[in-house]
Amino acid sequence: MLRPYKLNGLLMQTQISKHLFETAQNIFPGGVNSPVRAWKSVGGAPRFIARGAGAKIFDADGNEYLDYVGSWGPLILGHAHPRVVAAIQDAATRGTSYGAPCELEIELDKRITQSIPSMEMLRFVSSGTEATMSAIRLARAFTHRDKIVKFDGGYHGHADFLLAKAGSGVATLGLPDSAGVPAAIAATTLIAPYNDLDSVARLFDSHRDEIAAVIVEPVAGNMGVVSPQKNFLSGLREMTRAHNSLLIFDEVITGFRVAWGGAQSLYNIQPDLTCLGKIIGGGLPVGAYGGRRDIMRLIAPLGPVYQAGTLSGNPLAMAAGIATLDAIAAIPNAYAQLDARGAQLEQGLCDGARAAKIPLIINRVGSMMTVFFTELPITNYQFAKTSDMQRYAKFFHGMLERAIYLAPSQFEAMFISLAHTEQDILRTVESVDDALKTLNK
Ligand code: KE4
Repeated sequence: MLRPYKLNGLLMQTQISKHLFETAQNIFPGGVNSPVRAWKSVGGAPRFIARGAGAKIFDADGNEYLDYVGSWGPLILGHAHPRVVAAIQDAATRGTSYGAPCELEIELDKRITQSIPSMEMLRFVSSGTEATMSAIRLARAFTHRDKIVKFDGGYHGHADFLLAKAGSGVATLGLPDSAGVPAAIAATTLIAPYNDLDSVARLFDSHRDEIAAVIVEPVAGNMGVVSPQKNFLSGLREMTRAHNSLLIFDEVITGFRVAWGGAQSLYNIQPDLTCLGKIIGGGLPVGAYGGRRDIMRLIAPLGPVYQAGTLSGNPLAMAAGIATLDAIAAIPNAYAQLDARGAQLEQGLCDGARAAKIPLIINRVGSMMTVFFTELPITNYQFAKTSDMQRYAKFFHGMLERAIYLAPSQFEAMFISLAHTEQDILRTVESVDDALKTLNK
């Protein structure tokens, strides 16, 4: 049963979203095309979004929300940025796909490799999943080893071998792993707690020459936001080098999010391979993987590792990515602005919690952050799971009633865009004060 939503005392109409969701549930599994959109862990009926503009989204009933999901990360400029829309429209007049190389691929590559020099050579694909799946296949071929190490609560897309103890939607649904993944495949994936170097060392000791790669989100975004503790990333770099394994940074979220050069520039670590997605497509389907030239040379048609894609390097997606990166680059101190807005929101949330006597902690890196209702420091997925989910769900709905759209899951990040103004943050903080007070009732 939908809760009546009031905005400034007026009942928020949600009948159209409700009707659309009922229809969608008959045609899509769970009524959605990606599980986290079903709001399973926070309850209620998801809003069907009709359009976005800047920092705002508008649902099918015409309600306006301040958006802190931003399509799960790609929309660092906000919705429908004029430069991105114009680039897509212009590219579309020349066709939507060629299935052949085009200059736009070279233009986007140039911008990426100038910002992330560890990506000496890259391949565009159409999703983050394709990027990580291909990077792992490549690492296995390069090292002639089968096993990989990932972290409990890390999410790298839905390739079979990466679904073991995954975060994001898998964690949101409380699934231990995914059905349908053969035990033999799952057995090639070794798991360690995030931020726990000793556990990784133990895995290397017991699987000495079997580990092809360690894949890590350099800032975790899929157990909620969890930042790397001191020496965690540098320790992984040393350990993988010492064991002739590869270090893969999954920067699908953090690439161009936490810094122009991604998390690897923020923490000054050079991985062997990097996976990108989200922002480099500006909201269109793009992923990329790349790194050391001696490794990337193994990719077909140059080498024996096969990977392909009908829409890889799609001209519209390339144009959207180019326009997005150029628009960010044109904003002086863009990342300082994002960090300042994030700090303003973090401070407002903490002040509101103190006033309401509600225990909460914020994990934030730049413009990606997560609210956990707990007093414990959250440094890995096990700790994240101890935070109060019911409280998060109530907070989510409390903010939604006040037209603030947060991630419908504890195990996701919220994102601030360059379209969020200081006023937007102030309005959000006011709404937080109100919403937190309802949590004690
Ligand atoms: P896609 O295949 O969804 O484009 O990317 C997979 C992926 C890979 N690596 C990281 C670090 C990711 O966060 C993701 C996907 N992120 C989720 C949200 N946390 C996408 C949202 C969804 O699944 O609907």
